Amino acid sequence: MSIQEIYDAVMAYEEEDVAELVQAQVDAGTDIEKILNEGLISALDVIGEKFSAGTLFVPEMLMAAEAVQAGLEIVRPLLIDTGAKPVGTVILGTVKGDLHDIGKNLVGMMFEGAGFKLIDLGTDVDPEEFISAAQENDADIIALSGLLTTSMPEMEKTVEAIRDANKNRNLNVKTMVGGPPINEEFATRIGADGYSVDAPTAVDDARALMAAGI
Ligand code: B12
Repeated sequence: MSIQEIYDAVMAYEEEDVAELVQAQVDAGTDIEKILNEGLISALDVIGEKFSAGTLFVPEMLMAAEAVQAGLEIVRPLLIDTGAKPVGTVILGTVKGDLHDIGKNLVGMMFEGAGFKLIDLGTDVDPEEFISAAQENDADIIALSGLLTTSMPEMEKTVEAIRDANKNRNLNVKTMVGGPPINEEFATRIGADGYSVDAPTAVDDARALMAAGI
């Protein structure tokens, strides 16, 4: 039994096998980050490369994603069940026009695991939905995910709308952005308060934003 088997099962789109193999690794006490990075996420990276190379297509990408999600469901309780006391409220979503949610879901699980109250708005989220949810829940942070290059202007529009709501609509919330096409420079340029490269870093950065005061 090895992590490689999880990777191979994702590449073979074997959803049930992935769930069983992840469970077996969890039962054996394997480090969760190792299961995620070496078993599940690295497989998706290769799937993405094959998609770019034109050797597989959207249906395969979707089957691989479903296999990974089956694995994530197994680790979810372990990531979110820390008993930590609420440290803040985060509104999370993938920006308008973008349907990718695996990275966002992972970020969400780690926020929950770190004791944040999480309101996950899902994918294809309109700027106004983020703002209303932040107002309704007295949120501290709005975290935006995007995987497509076309999501970058959407993210900019959303951050701008939130900034405007902070100024004119009695909102007081910070913004964090992430996803493969996003980097620190882009985040700074669009005026986001934070950028993080992955889910564990996102949690540390969110804590730092909270400590810096809202
Ligand atoms: C799975 C997948 C899909 C699945 C998504 C299923 C799902 N439920 O999410 C499906 C099949 C639906 C899909 C569709 C499409 N996809 Co797609 N997809 C992927 C793939 C293979 C994996 C993405 C993934 O889940 N990665 C794993 C997660 C864990 O990583 P992650 O999202 O990067 O998240 C980490 C960090 O980025 C960060 N993070 C993420 N969000 C946030 C948010 C915050 C606030 C912070 C702080 C951090 C953070 O933390 C995460 C964990 O550590 C990628 C290739 C790749 N390697 O990325 C292509 C990819 C993203 N897709 C691509 C494309 C082109 C498409 C389509 C346009 C294809 C088509 N012709 O229809 C459609 C678009 C649909 C739409 N409107 O969104 C391209 C994007 C190219 C580009 N630069 O724009 C990629 C890069 C493939 C490629 N190499 O060409 N896709």
